[in-house]
Amino acid sequence: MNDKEDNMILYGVPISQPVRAVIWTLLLKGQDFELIMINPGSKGDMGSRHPNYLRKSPSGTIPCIEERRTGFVLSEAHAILCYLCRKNSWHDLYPSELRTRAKIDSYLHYHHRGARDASLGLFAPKVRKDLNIPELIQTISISLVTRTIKVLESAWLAESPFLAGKEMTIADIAAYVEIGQLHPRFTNLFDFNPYPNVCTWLDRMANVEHHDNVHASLLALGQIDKKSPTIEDIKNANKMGHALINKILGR
Ligand SMILES: N[C@@H](CCC(=O)N[C@@H](CS)C(=O)NCC(=O)O)C(=O)O
Repeated sequence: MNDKEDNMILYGVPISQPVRAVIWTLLLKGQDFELIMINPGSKGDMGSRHPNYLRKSPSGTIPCIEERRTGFVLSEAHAILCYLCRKNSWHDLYPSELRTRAKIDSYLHYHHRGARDASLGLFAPKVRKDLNIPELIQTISISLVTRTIKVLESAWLAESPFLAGKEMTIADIAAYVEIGQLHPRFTNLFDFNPYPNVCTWLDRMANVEHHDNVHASLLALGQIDKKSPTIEDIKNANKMGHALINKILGR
């Protein structure tokens, strides 16, 4: 890891998809940070709906970053990824060439009513039964994520190995944490067989450095298509993922 000059806090839990995108980016770039566990949706002391956290992240969601040196706070995973890349000149992950960057931004916007619905339609109904997500919402979300996977298959990944070209960028990271979680190597919640380009891309992403470290908590849940994890399973998986990240960071 590089020096701790701008030691940053990342609020969240490693099982959260957008939190994983930020963790992966930071680990890939060897950037030090402290992961402070914030429980999504909880009004408790360390919850994302507690007034102390809402002062930092008014939307009450994770991830959120806080720079110790400047006091700057920022929520929304994609805004965080773009900010970190711009600030640190991580041009490999977010090229400064105008049109490549525009393609990445295009995916990042599209994601919110596309791949992100993998969590609302497929993942959350299994792991957050307490949310009682209505059937209609699940059905709409499943159709949105299915349509996105079709679009990735026939357009974004039809001509290039990664979403915005020959190299992996933050667009791939953002997409993978949602779509990849559905793969049989993790939850087994989607049949990817009709989508060979997407399958190849998923395997390519699974070979990127720190993939296994970032996804350790998800892997710990195992396949959940037939049996939902308990709250205890989720807590333990997050704790284990947190400990692993701390170990990598030398904390
Ligand atoms: N658009 C946001 C979504 C963040 C989000 O929905 N995070 C979930 C956890 S995966 C959360 O914090 N949920 C708690 C809540 O909404 O109360 C981003 O990309 O950062």
